[in-house]
Amino acid sequence: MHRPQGVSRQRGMAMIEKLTAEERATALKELSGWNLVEGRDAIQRSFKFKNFNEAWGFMTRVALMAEKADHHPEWFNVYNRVDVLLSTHECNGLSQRDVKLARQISGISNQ
Ligand code: H2B
Repeated sequence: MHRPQGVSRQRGMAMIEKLTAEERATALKELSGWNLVEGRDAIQRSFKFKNFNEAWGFMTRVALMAEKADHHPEWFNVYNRVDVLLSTHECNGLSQRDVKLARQISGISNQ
């Protein structure tokens, strides 16, 4: 597999790797509603709910899921809107962990 930049293996320890161009294209095709962020190697999606209660319920479920996976979203909430941004600090970019979490988040959003 061609890995252009920003990837490494150190002292035999497996590092989390940034997605290749091909992996990104595949992931974005699958993840409807998620878009690449401009100026940053990350994906984002905005969710709209009926009211704050629904939005907060969604955030609670995502928080528990994220904590379990030890992979956490960056997000912003106003009333019924939740903007979610996913990126992997460990590789300073998009990784398979973000794709997995995005899939799970979409799944529980019913959107
Ligand atoms: N969340 C995200 N989005 N990216 C990470 O690289 C990450 C994380 N790393 N949550 C985890 C926690 C790391 O900081 C801990 C120490 O495992």
